[in-house]
Amino acid sequence: MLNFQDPALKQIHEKIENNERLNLSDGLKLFQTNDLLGLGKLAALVKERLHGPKVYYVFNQHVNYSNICVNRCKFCAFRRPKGHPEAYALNIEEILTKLKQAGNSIREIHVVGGLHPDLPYQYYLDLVRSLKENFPHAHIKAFTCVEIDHLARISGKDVKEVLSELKQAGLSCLPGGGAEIFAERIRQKLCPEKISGQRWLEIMKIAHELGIPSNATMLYGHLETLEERLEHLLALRNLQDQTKGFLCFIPLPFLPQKSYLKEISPTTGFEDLKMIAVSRLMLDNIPHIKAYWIFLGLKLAQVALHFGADDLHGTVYEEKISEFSGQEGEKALSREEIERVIREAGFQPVERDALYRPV
Ligand code: V47
Repeated sequence: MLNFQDPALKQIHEKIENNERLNLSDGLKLFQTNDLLGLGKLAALVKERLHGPKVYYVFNQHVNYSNICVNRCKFCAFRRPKGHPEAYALNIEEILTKLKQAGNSIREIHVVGGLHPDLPYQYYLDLVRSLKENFPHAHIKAFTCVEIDHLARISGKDVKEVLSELKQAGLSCLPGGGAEIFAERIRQKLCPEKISGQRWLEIMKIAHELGIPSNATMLYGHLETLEERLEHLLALRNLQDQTKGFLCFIPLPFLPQKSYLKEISPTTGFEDLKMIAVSRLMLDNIPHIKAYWIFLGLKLAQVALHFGADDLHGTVYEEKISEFSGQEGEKALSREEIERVIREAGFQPVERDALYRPV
């Protein structure tokens, strides 16, 4: 029998026990509660129902092929304009050399970058093809919907054709980035040049229909309201009802330190744990919730495993978005380290591939 300090949680517990869907008003009650441990218990219950004692991780590598971007999103500390002394764009040989340093047991290669003004469409196809040829055991998880839209523009092809050609070249799935927060009011302030939330969802729908699964993210802790967070989650839940193509949801706490929005205070641990738990409870049709340790910090990500998260992302060798954003802490973990973190939290580590199949 679970006890809750907050009567609102008791009511929501009943809904969960009866497999009833939570609505926006339930979501608000969850965000507004101060009974953090009660909220955690609810989310842990759902996590346990879906995954038992398992917590997943992947032996992966990130490739941030270029930080040159034509968009100027205010939250982004990674982007540099072309010609800037810190701007870079890697050629395929350089990328392969970096990846080979990490050994050949990589299971997932996560590829994202800025919207480069002049890299040709062929570069992206060749990149995916070379990665697949050189790392046949790895899944290539490449390009956010924002990049896919860019590729459609520079190639003059439609999104369906671009995604089909990338799939043909070896693409397995899409990462969840670029979603930010779907609310147009906030996008106008944060990232007015970026594709709309509607377009992001439309591209995901096309990918899922082509048999390309994906992740989904939400950037929180900036200018958005709690309602806007919940509307974002409900839009994802709605698309997932139609396509079943989302594998995992990743709430990303905004890291203001080196962005253009330094006046915003970083999220607190309390808020981050609530966000993980509310995601688990609202997204009843998305199988996995990721505690992204690179942004949360490894210690809080470990605690998040008791608040509904079942995935700790991966070992990661080099990741530039957090580095440029001023996030300090661990840069890479060995299998032994990531497994120790999971075991010490009382769970059973399961190494997975990009599609969440145990390896
Ligand atoms: O879309 C950029 C975010 C995202 C900042 O699919 C920032 O498995 C916080 O999507 N503070 C890219 N966030 C990262 C991403 C991702 C990460 C891990 C796993 C997966 C996956 C996807 O990073 C961007 C944006 O929302 N971001 N700048 C910042 N200063």
